[in-house]
Amino acid sequence: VEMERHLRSALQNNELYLHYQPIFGSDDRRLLGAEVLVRWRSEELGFVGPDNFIPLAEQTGLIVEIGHWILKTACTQGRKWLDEGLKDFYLAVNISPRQLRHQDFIYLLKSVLDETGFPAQALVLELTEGLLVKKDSGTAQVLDDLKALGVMLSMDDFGTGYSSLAYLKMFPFDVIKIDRSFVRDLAVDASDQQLIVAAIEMAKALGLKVVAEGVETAQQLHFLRDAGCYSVQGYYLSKPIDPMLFSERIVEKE
Ligand code: G
Ligand code: G
Ligand code: G
Ligand code: NA
Ligand code: MN
Repeated sequence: VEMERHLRSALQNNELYLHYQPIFGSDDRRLLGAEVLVRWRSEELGFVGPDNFIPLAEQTGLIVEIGHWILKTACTQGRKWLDEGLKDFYLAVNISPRQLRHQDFIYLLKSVLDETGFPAQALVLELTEGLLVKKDSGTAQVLDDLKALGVMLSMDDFGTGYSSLAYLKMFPFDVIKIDRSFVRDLAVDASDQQLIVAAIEMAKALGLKVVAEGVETAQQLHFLRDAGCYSVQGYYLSKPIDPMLFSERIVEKE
């Protein structure tokens, strides 16, 4: 209740900000895109992680306003990087179920793209399975509308739910993001290795792109590369960083 009160004023007080974690080609480490991750430094509560406040924002409906701010801020930043000369660069933005289901979501997204000039084709929306469990035709319609708008859809945390495969068949995804729990124990767990290889093969058969997240070691990176996983993200390559650092360390190197 206390946190909810503070979260309500977080936007007006400029307490929210975004970090960007680069996503690289596993082969040549070329920059492909970045995942956008929201951060909150509360005047009253100090730093609060998104694991804590995103679920609260979901419950209270604040996610609609916060999510809109995240999209607008990220697309504004992304436009700047494109203008600085980044090519074939995408932003991946996490979208909460309640945000996606809000009746104005498509309209708000369209106006963000119009206002910022960030191309729809360079925007990936990361969705979790939680969203898809509700087998309403409404969700399918929204996903079709998003595809029509030109954005890409990524299934986040792939492999952690109980029917990822069925959802891939049912909904128009472009990308799967292999959950970091499968990457973590790659070196010691043969079944994780086999699962990852199978997921990559399946994605290829379905014409989907693959990103592996949570890559923390060179060994994991090399395994993924050799298994044909095209894109990788994780602390071994870069932590999520603020846009200034991202410009200095990542954009200027390209
Ligand atoms: O950044 P970190 O790894 O601490 O994020 C923890 C969780 O919070 C992850 O599940 C992530 O998907 C979620 N999260 C981070 N940033 C955002 C965001 O901008 N929007 C939504 N909806 N979730 C986010
Ligand atoms: O493999 P092919 O030459 O058809 O790929 C066409 C384009 O798509 C290339 O620019 C390549 O970089 C890109 N591409 C192919 N597979 C993937 C993938 O799994 N993920 C991403 N992000 N890009 C891919
Ligand atoms: O899939 P999801 O949106 O939940 O994942 C994003 C989260 O993963 C963010 O909280 C981000 O900080 C975290 N993350 C990014 N790279 C790594 C990594 O290499 N290892 C671990 N443990 N977490 C990571
Ligand atoms: Na994500
Ligand atoms: Mn994930």
